Amino acid sequence: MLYRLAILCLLSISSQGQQPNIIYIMSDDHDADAISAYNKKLIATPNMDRIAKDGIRFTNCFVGNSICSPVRATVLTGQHSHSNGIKDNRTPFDGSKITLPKLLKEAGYQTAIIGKWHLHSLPTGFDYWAVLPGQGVYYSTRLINMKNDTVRYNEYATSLITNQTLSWLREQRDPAKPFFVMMHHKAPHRNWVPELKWLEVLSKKKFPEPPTLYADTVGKGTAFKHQRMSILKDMTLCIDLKIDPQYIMDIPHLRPDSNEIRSYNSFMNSIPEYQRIKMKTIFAERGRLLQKLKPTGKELLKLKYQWYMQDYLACIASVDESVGQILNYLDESGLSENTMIIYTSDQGFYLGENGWFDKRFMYDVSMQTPLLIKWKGKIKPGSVNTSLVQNIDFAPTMLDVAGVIAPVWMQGLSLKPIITGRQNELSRKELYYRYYEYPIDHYVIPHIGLREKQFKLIYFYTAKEWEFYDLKNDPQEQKNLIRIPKYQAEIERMKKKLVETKSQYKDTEPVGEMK
Ligand code: SGN
Ligand code: CA
Repeated sequence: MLYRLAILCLLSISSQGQQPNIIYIMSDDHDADAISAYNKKLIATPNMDRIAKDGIRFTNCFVGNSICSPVRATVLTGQHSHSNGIKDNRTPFDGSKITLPKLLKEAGYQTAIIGKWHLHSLPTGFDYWAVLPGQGVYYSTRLINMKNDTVRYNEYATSLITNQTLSWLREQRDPAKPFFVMMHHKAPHRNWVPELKWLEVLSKKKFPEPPTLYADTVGKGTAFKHQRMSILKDMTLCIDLKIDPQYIMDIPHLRPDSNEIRSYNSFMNSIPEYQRIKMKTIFAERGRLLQKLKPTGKELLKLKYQWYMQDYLACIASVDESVGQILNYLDESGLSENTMIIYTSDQGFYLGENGWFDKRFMYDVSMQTPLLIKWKGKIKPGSVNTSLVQNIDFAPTMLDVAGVIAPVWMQGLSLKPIITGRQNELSRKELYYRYYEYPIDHYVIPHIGLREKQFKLIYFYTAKEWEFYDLKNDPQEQKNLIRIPKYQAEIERMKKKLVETKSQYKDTEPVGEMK
């Protein structure tokens, strides 16, 4: 099998000339709204914007299962969760599978992954790897190396991952071969522990509230009411808001339990002392405000939302610097001439819409993911593309760019014709989605569905409830139209299409009768 693949690879490469290098940068939980190329209201990300300015920005890029490990398995295999076997955050990835790095290696590439892996088995298919154990931590970060030793570093996670990537690019790789490197940041995943320099800047800012921040659950479906991802109710204070517990101990409705205090202390203690002292001052100020105002309900949510944004965006500021360092290195070394750079996240993330944080839902906020690609001389600078693309397309795209024919079992399509301007839309008109993990961590009820350009159909199959949205007229998905007579023909069409698509993708796990 591999021999046959190798021949195919060689045949297609020989007609292409020099294979481009590929740098795939993926952060964790980075919502597109927190990139200034997508939205200027929250944070400036000048370096990520450089990729968009010199390359292409996708405005309709989505995932197939909005949660970490499943996305990582999809990127490696070009397959949806039911086909690659990783439906949740707990199942170990089968390292014997043929994957994107193995196919690129066969085609002559040197392959490396540095940063978050989160697939519960050790990486395979990479010439070089150094990965975070599990979710990883921001300070006193540990990396598992190829000798299977876990080494602790005195560096902030984002800088550590960047510096290790740069050192592999500068000193460790074989310059005679093209390279494929995946740089996977931990940031901006919870618990947010920013670098002091960015926390100092961002903690002075006030952020605009999303229109649905105070949305209530009246008239909403079971899944909406059942989730536990509310900033007000579920974002635990001392862990997530870094409030020094001593300041809130005597506010009964905010008093943390002893476990929370323990984890607060343990992550605070991992921060180098000079930073810790100043950070504690910022967190203590928040505590003082709570003590003074004793806010509840909307007033408390108002404050928590601001602190959430300050911490989350401060983590992103460091990722933007990391992207800048990589771009600068590529420019200085001349490698930019023949390197494709991709910036994306594992999925979107709620930044207060519906009053929520986290992801998982098939609603656009979490199903969408940013996608920026730069490839000098091949992509028209400043391109914006609106076609429906999905993370199953990432592996086929990178293979195509490397001159490798994607195996037939990959379920995505190559975006190369789009990025090079030869085609505007993909032939596929709908995206398939299925979310499984329940109840961990946020009680999001399993669901299945289809997203088209204008309409979205979702079936929460354990609750036996349907939702239908008109995305053109209701982009925030606030009005479930499933019972509105005017839409019945459209709904019936999509229900049929959902059954067909499920079977086309060979998803055989039943969801009951879809009626
Ligand atoms: C942690 C977080 C959850 C998050 C999962 C999965 N809780 O458990 O909020 O949904 O990770 O995230 S926390 O209190 O530890 O922050 S994922 O990115 O790996 O899918
Ligand atoms: Ca994530």
